[in-house]
Amino acid sequence: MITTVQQHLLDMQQRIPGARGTFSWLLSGITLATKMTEAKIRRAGLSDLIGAAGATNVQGEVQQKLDVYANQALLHCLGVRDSVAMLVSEENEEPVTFDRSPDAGEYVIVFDPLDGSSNIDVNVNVGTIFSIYRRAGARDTSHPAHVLQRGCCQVAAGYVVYGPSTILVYTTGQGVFGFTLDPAIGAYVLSHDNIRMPERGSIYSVNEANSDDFPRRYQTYLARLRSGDLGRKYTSRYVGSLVADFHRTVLKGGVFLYPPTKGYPQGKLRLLYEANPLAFIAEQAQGLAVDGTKRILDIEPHDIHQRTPFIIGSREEVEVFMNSP
Ligand code: P6P
Repeated sequence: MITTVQQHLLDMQQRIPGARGTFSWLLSGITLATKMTEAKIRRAGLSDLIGAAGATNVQGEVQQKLDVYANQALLHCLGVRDSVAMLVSEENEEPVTFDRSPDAGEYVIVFDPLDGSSNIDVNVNVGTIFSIYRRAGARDTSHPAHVLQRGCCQVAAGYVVYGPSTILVYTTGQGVFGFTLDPAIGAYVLSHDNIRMPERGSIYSVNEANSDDFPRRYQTYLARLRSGDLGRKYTSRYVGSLVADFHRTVLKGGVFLYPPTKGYPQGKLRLLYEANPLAFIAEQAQGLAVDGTKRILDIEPHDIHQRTPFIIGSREEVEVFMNSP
């Protein structure tokens, strides 16, 4: 007997305070957009979708053709749902708002439509990351306060990793669940029930090329992992695609870090649509996520595209970092 993500959501929804049918309808907009993106990724090399779209996004990064497609798919599939008050995308400088009656749009959705997309040309995993909040209450649906909420206010968060198989992982605060897309029926089917991150791992994941740039604290911590000081041998794995590196960390344990560097003094990864959703999932899977001094989920955002240092993974490895001088 299979459980699709829609069925799972309906069950979950009974346990989300105040959630009505609109919530699962919202998630179905996200799953539809990711299936559209997945179909394009699978054939990218055959349909002139490889390579740059010729523009740069708000981050100053060259937009890939599939970035644009994935972004348009999410904006369309979510924009037609009247429970959406505002959308924030890595690809859009400003939030996208809808002139609905202030009482209609209940939810705000934040997403990175296709993270790691520069890897597509070399057939490496990429991902979609999303986060859902309730509107903060201000009646003006275009008010930035709706989206500048701490990560602990998330109603739901998830990601899709497009790899050898396409897997959707999400949480609504009642645990973490994974669904594998079955191409035969076009449905996400429950494949990872109640994911728990191992208490400790033996993998660390960081871009070693930046090591000389890292603050001393990070260099000392990484040297401890390499030296066996924590009582076990670590190996290094770094895909360079956040969703792939995080998905491995959730399942196998260990730690992923993107420390401050000269090029990114606040870290490279974005708080709202990368760190917060993954931090919600990590904590729900019994892991931890910090910015070096505090929980990611406690950071008060001031800008929709702000960046943060990011250390996420098994409880033991993250606690060792947090207790380091
Ligand atoms: P670096 C991809 O561009 C991305 O945003 C994340 O997916 C990934 O974790 C990170 O950047 C990789 O950055 O500087 O190590 O290439």
